[in-house]
Amino acid sequence: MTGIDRKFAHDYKDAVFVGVGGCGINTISRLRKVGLKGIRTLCISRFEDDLPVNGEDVVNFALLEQKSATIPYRVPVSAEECANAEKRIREVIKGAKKVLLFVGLGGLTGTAIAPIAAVVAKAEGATLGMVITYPFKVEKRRCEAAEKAYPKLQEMADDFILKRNDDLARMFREMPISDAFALRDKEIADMIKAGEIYG
Ligand SMILES: Nc1nc2c(ncn2[C@@H]2O[C@H](COP(=O)(O)OP(=O)(O)OP(=O)(O)O)[C@@H](O)[C@H]2O)c(=O)[nH]1
Ligand SMILES: [Mg+2]
Repeated sequence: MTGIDRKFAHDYKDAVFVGVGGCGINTISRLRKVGLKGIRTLCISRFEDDLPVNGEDVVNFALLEQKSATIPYRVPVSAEECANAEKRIREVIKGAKKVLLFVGLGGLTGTAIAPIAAVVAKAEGATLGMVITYPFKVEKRRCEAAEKAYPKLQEMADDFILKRNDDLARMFREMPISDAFALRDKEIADMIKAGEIYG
């Protein structure tokens, strides 16, 4: 195991990180860059070409077989995709004592799959933490979808943090948005390492 201090490795021995949708997976990818590796990880995306995280500790699952360019934008996640995701999530988190779920709300993929992951985690008896990202206010439709999805999701969490992308606005006036995202995810990594997000 590399890149993790001992206390962290001990605390997260029986944990699984689950990243759903673009934001969830990006966050996991950035956590790994700052050393949060070696924890069983599941990344779920719509398409295989949106799964950038690789490692022995990572299971990648694409809901569809097509490439991302081959289906029109905003086709809802189907019941079959949800059922397949549920099965895969159950397989990967089996026996986990803790599940930490990462999702950016408002898009199609993460918003559909996060509640499924939450239900499975609770059914498996795991403690469930969530890192939830709210879209920018300018993403109006996504904000509406996020507001609708948030209460039910948060209700299932034993612990959660909510990060609003609008709070990054001050930062990215001074830097590229990718740097602001990375700084935010470094904060999340530090919170996880310090045991400030459940466990
Ligand atoms: N902080 C942060 N926010 C992100 C990142 N990527 C996306 N977001 C935010 O998360 C929201 C949801 O986007 P995605 O995670 O791409 O949505 P998705 O679940 O992949 O759903 P679809 O793209 O519709 O399939 C966006 O509206 C952005 O506001 C990221 O890397 N960091
Ligand atoms: Mg996306």
